[in-house]
Amino acid sequence: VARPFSELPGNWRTGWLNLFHFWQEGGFHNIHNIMIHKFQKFGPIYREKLGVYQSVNIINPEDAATLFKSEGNYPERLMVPPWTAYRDFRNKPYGVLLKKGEAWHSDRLILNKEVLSLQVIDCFVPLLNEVSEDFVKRVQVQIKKSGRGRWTADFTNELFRFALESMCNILYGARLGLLQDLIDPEAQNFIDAVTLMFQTTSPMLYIPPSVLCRINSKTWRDHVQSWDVIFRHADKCIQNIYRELRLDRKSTKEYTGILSSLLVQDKLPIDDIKANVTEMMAGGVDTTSMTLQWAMFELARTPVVQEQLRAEIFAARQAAQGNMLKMLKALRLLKAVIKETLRLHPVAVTVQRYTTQEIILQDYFIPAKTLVQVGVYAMGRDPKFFTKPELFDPSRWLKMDSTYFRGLGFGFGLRQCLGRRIAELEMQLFLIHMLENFKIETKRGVDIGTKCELILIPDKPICLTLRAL
Ligand code: HEM
Ligand code: 2DC
Repeated sequence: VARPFSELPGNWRTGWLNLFHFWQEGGFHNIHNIMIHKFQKFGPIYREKLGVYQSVNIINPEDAATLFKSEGNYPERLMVPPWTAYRDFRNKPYGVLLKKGEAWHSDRLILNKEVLSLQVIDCFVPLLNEVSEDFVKRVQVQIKKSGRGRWTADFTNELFRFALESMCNILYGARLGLLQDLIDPEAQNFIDAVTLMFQTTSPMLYIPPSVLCRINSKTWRDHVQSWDVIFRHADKCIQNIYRELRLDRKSTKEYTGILSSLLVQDKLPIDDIKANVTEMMAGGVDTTSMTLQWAMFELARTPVVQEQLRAEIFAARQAAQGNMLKMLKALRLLKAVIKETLRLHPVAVTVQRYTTQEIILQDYFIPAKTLVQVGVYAMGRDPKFFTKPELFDPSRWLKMDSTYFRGLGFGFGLRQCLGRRIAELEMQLFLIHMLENFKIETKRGVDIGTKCELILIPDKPICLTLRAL
């Protein structure tokens, strides 16, 4: 018979003292490394309490499988407290990110059809493709301007602009013009607001937002302000499309984006459409851009892989004769490159679920309603699950005996990332066009670590060189 919950390893009895130690160890920003250390110290399962945040943490793919297989029909992850607090404070509706139960389920089914289903994904290809092509043109102009045949820079903001432009083209079927030299300052404010919103979230995971609101702390004020900017700008974009659609009911058969598709269908109330479109617009900026930045960095550091990938892309381009859908199907290594990038550099340090019933993990009883976190970052770097984990070797995904519950970068199951297919397609098309046109290089021996600003990001600017092929 399994052991009781109270015998789980870990320091879970003293939440506030732990929070103090946690903060001393670099706390929020270093959570991914702290988790690795805890797994080394306590083994493959430990229980912890930091401030008000209680959880059980696991690292083993088999245990992840047990957790996800028992997640039920309405899986729940950690409801990020400041995100719900903001919406309650301003009286805004929740989208799928924050809804629960039947309300979540019905919204999610409607959205899945418009965002995640295989048919609709094909409609995204031309819209995303043109943004990637414009990014290439922008790089070519910069290279010409330099007069040296290359462009060296920190591409963070360039990629934010690319990601927002891509997301908006499929949401609204309209270009924002973010790949020109001069951009709408409101769009830049939106980008900056998403970054600040993430940054100000972490402290409020451990100290309730209501407390920080009452003492009028800067973190809470910045958080509210950044969501205000996000909602205001998204609302403006949504209103534009809404007005257009009412003015001329064009009966074009052409695909004109997720928003008009949702509006025309009329299955979701307008407030829910707005809430979800806002979440997607904000969720589509830092996630794909940071992953692409890591992917380019890893490809620059491993030129052999870069050449293999380029060869695959050239061959697929030839075989597909201009048919992009056909080309995408052939690119196995490209897909593995994205998986491998997310293994070493996941956006989310953990994927979590509340247990719906009692389950057994590592021979311990875990009661229902416990928050269990799968340490995705720690798993990706553990030699027990990936041989030579420090190597960037995308081909491992094509050779591994089993990838069972090892690729959790987008989460799992019914509650997995809503933007998964969009993100994958956007990143695939970007890398295709970049590798067809440029060599990606970086200075040797520069080590870039990871820090957590709610999502995991590079701990210092990554400097890359793009050289015309
Ligand atoms: C949820 C990762 C891009 C929107 C999630 C989750 C992860 C994740 C791990 C939690 C899944 C779970 O609990 O099982 C990523 C990564 C991305 C990415 C790695 C890109 C590299 C996007 C994009 C969008 C988006 C482009 C915009 C459409 C969302 C939403 C949820 C979510 C709305 C909540 C879904 C729900 O609760 O039903 N994402 N994401 N993500 N993501 Fe993403
Ligand atoms: C952060 O301990 C660390 O995709 C916490 O696009 C546990 C946790 C819970 C939920 C995770 C979050 C972490 C990281 C960021 C995620 C989020 C769920 C969705 C969100 C992974 C791991 C993200 C980035 C969404 C954000 C959409 C938003 C901007 C509207």
